[in-house]
Amino acid sequence: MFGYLKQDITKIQKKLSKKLSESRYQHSLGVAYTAASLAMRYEADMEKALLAGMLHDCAKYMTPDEMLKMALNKKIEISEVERMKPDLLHAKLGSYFAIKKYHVKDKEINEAIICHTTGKPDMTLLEKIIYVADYIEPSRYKMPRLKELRKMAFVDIDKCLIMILEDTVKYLEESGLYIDDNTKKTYDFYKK
Ligand code: DGI
Ligand code: FE
Ligand code: FE
Repeated sequence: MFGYLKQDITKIQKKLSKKLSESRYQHSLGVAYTAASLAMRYEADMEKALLAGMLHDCAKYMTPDEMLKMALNKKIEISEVERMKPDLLHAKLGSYFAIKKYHVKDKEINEAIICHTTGKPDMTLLEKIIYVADYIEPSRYKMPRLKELRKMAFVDIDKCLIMILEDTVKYLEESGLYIDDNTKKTYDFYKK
């Protein structure tokens, strides 16, 4: 049992480790503990940060085809870019599984899982923490200026968020990938 949320974190971890690949599971642990550390730094709810971080990619074991089918089946709203790149749906489906399979029904946690890939305008502190932790957790290594971002996360989370958004949009543009409406809206909101 784990703290005031009364969630059995050991049980959740065990279940998750059976679903995800070893590297995806290690990434999830990394996000969970990075998010918990950021929550300590910014006086956010540490338990919610840990749980949201742990579960944020819990749908990532599915193939894009399966994700699209399931989202249609469960009447989950699908954006134009999500239809073309259904892998993005792992965020919305992750929130669905958090509720249905892991019995985590906290609205703030579910919202943080939903927006962890694209972000959204005017994010809550918990949402920012999950978005940032997903990018900087210890096993990440491919993105540019990670050292700078990791430090900035603990100095000024808003500044760090903007830097990640800039890098993400730049990466998507350079790779010729479609930018989701939510990514665009988030970028425009925080650029000002
Ligand atoms: O699930 P993770 O790999 O841990 O990380 P994530 O949920 O942030 O997903 C990252 C991937 O999502 C990365 O390859 C970039 C992609 N992505 C994020 N926003 C957009 C996007 N891809 C497209 N096509 N459009 C977006 O707006
Ligand atoms: Fe993800
Ligand atoms: Fe992730």
